[in-house]
Amino acid sequence: MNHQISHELFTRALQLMPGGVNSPVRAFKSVGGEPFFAKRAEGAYLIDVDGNRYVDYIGSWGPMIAGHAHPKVLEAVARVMVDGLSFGVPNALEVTMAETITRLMPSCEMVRMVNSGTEATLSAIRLARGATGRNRIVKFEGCYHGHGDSFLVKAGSGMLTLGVPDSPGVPKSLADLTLTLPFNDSDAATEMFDACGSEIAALIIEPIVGNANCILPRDGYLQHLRDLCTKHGTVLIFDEVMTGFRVALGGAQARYGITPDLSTFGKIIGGGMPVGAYGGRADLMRQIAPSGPIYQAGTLSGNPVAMAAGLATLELIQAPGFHDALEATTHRLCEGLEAAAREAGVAVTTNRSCAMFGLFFTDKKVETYADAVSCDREAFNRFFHGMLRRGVYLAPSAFEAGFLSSAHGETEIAHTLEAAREAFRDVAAG
Ligand code: HOZ
Repeated sequence: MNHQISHELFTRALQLMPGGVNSPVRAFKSVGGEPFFAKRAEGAYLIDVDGNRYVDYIGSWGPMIAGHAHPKVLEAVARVMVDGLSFGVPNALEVTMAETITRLMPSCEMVRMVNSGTEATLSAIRLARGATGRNRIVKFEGCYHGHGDSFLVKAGSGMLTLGVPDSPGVPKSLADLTLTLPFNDSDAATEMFDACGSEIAALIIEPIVGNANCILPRDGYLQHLRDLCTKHGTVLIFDEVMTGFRVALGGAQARYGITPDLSTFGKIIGGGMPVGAYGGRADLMRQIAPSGPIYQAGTLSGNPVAMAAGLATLELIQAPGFHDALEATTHRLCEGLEAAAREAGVAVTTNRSCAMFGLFFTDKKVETYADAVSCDREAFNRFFHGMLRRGVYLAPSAFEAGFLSSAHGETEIAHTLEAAREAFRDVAAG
């Protein structure tokens, strides 16, 4: 593959932007090498500025569940944008969006649109603190809830990838209010709540961890957390920025039958535009300004073009059988990857939930953060580059979940598995 134009762009970018990128997870810092620059994308493919094509398993880090540049989404955007890009007064699409989210996520009786998942989570935490009058929050090791100060403690995603789970710049007095727990350890959660449950405003969790690769909750674990929060008057927040509308139409909360007090969303609900949302119990949401005293605002929140892209995407994923088909494709992919690894004599295991999956270089089941970080990262890095050379783009980190879209069909899976057979042989060869 020729990467001449990408290389030239990256060389210029490095002088102008920290690390040459506008978000750390895009750099190839932990896998080595240089990122490629996208020219365009269609369906399951990314096409770079040098003309190389890749089957894409990131989907812009999650929004493109219906595939890149879906004609229905592009049409909706084109239709709306001729009327103006932003109004700064209410528009009808915001109402339709709120109706859609509250219908698909019944735990959300009311919703507030924001511009990113980060905004959604930090707003939800402020609401929980304001509503309970408590300051402490609980998060989980390896979970990532965006880059709000309170969350940059033992965080996943780019922070885990770069080996800096806590960030300079976060005041210690604030970080001290963030307590952390190991994911999937019910006893540790019970102990913490027994010790100081009455001081905990919120427990925020990715119900399926997607920022320390992909880790599923053990049976009964989420219910246990729900019960603890109810008992101690703590607001349970499901961060469904990744899982929402993806692991089921109703998200992880539908899949596991749990009703959180608040939920946060992003990615899919923007269809590729910058969008986030938080929602939940009406008695909590009514405490947000202007109906209540807890302040949160945004110049571009509910932006009509973003709402149009999100609504078109949400329309597509409500087609009968949409998630079942995605789940079947993910199953074929993961089973195929495991078989290809076995053939090459490489120890690999996968986790998956509908259109979300994780690939781990280990022969053990991965159920905890400790399991995920003990996998063979060097093997992943070799595999990543082996796949990239063969036209398959995985997240450039051993600690990010992969995403499929409805545009990933037989051809793409066959190509991926063929590439994987060869890339696993590279890994085995060392
Ligand atoms: N939250 C995503 C990574 N797990 C992508 C956002 C970003 O950090 O760029």
